Amino acid sequence: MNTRRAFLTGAAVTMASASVSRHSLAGLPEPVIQASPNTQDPLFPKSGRDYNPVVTLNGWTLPWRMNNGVKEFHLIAEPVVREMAPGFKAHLWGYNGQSPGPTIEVVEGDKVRIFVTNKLPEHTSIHWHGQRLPNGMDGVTGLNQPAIPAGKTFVYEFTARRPGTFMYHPHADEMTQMAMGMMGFWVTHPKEKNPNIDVVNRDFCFLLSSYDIDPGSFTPNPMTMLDFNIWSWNSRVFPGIDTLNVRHNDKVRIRFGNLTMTNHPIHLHGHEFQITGTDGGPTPKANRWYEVTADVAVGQMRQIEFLADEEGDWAFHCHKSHHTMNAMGHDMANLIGVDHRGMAGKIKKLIPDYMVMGERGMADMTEMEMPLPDNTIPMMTGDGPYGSVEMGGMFSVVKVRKNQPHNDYKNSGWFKQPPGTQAFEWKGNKPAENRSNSAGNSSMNRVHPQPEIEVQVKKPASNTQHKH
Ligand SMILES: [Cu+2]
Repeated sequence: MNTRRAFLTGAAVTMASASVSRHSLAGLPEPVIQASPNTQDPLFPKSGRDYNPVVTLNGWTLPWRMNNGVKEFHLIAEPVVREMAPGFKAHLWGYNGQSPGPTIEVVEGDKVRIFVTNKLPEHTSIHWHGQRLPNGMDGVTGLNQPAIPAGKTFVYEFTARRPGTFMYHPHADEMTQMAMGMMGFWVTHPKEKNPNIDVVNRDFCFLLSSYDIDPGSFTPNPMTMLDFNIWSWNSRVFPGIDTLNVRHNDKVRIRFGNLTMTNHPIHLHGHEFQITGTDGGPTPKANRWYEVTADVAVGQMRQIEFLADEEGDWAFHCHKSHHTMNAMGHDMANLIGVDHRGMAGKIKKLIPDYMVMGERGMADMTEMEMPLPDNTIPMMTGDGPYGSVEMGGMFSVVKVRKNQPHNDYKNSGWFKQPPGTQAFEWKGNKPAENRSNSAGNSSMNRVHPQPEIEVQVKKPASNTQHKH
């Protein structure tokens, strides 16, 4: 207890951030609040051991103050308004003005003190996922500590014992509090050269979260267990997720953690990566191999690394297609291939707002002038240089550019493909189609042959010289 008081009132205090005001030095650190959902520049350390900071997609790193050799952070658990995409705001719970909360960056061996002030309408706690720490600091309400009542501040203290990729989240009324967006990233940088941790030029991080917010409403339904309609990275959805802007031949690390209720195969185009670490720590180099998709299960974290040696705008997304399209597909009949000609007109006489959806696939939705309720998530939008990207959820773009300056994270616009390197329309003659007349071979032939089933394939009306 004496040491703790000495930390709080110590005279030899160095400032880590201009936003920590002088009068607060002897007491609780003044909380730093972030109002913007935009990706903030990396926060280079002004005190403590040096390291190469991360960039949090549509997020930021929490400034700290040094107090007698201890890094002090102040988290405020509170209701927030998060712009999840342009035109769509959600009433979430988070930390310091945003959901997710700010990223906490420390160095292996750092003594860390985190003040947690609860401004929620109910009790909370924070669990420091993946950390080695004293049992009483692990944050499980009822098991390791009493809950932090509304209006109170608790203090967590531990040493960041191992380097790696971690996260924090409540361990109190978890179903509600995580469904409402309470989570944050934690990175512990290595204190010295580690044979399993390479130096990289760019280091990005984000958390995967899902929400159930009815169109036209603002607040997630915390009772939902599986049927989520919003799939987000750092509580943002495409086209609201910022791009990952890198310089050609940069070595890039991307860290992500999954706090949704299902797994996500995260897929990068145009490059191969290795999984270099998990929340369990750096992966030994002999146990790495190349992948283009990394599945991250519920409650897991992955860090991937690749050499960005192909210029271009490369898609980076969850490979579950429903997770890149958000509210699509809910309670809708599958109408692909159904011929509606004339039907809409007849129904419109009865139901003036009736519209036909989906008979040629879902892409028509991008052109549909559908009156949406106010505050509805964008659906299959995001205009690229060649039309709609037709996405809506866990989708972003890794932009690799020769002229991207070192340590500069700005978006340089669309990639201009060199002439002759883009897919193009065939305009010559087409050969006649030869249809297979074989039913194929079977390892277990039928004893009594049955007539073949005729399947009619309805093809869209074509305006080409295509002959059947
Ligand atoms: Cu997914």
